Amino acid sequence: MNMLDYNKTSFLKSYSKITDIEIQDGIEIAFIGYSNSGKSSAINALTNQKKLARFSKTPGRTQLINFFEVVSDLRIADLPGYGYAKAPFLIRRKWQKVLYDYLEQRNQIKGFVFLMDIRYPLKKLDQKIINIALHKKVSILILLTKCEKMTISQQNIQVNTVRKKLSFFLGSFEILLFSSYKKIGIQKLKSILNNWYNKYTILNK
Ligand SMILES: Nc1nc2c(ncn2[C@@H]2O[C@H](COP(=O)(O)OP(=O)(O)OP(=O)(O)O)[C@@H](O)[C@H]2O)c(=O)[nH]1
Ligand SMILES: [Mg+2]
Repeated sequence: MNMLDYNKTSFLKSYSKITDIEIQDGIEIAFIGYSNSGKSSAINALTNQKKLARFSKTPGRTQLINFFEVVSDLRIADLPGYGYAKAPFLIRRKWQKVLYDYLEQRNQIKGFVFLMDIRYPLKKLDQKIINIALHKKVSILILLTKCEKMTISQQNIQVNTVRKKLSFFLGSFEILLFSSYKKIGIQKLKSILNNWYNKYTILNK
């Protein structure tokens, strides 16, 4: 099957809670991670568009699930970053509930992309949300972002450390070094998402 043209991805819609989402067809790939882990930048790098993921991001961090459409039955969901320390506790808790509701209840999710700053991987909420993701029995990819901040040998050490820690979880993971700034890992990300999409379309034909 041909590689999808990610450059054609467009902004679809934003939602503030799962019950508002009226779209039922197709599948979704959820990009999740701590605030500042590089989600929006990764979506921009993947789609080769400078402002796509910022498009719907209100300054002040509105609580929104943002959908982007790659093709009509494949969406990327940019989710609220968790653990944004500067937000008031109640607001943070509300964001978290929207995120958990979406992750737990949305059956259209067929893949998770976890973004973690390579310098601080697998923090507390990452681990908690990985467990939620594992319940869904769908593919999980870990992007170790901003990898250009480390030397190649440090990068490899981090990959091994992360792999070892993930072996304690009951599931399988792909791990990918990634840098939006240096365009590292983008082709591989595309091909992994393509595989997920192909698996889905073949199963549904
Ligand atoms: N060094 C480096 N910095 C990056 C890279 N990608 C993103 N950043 C920076 O990291 C910061 C956060 O990036 P975003 O893409 O906004 O992160 P986010 O996960 O979408 O954050 P929230 O929207 O708050 O959840 C920005 O200052 C980016 O410029 C990268 O590959 N390398
Ligand atoms: Mg963002």
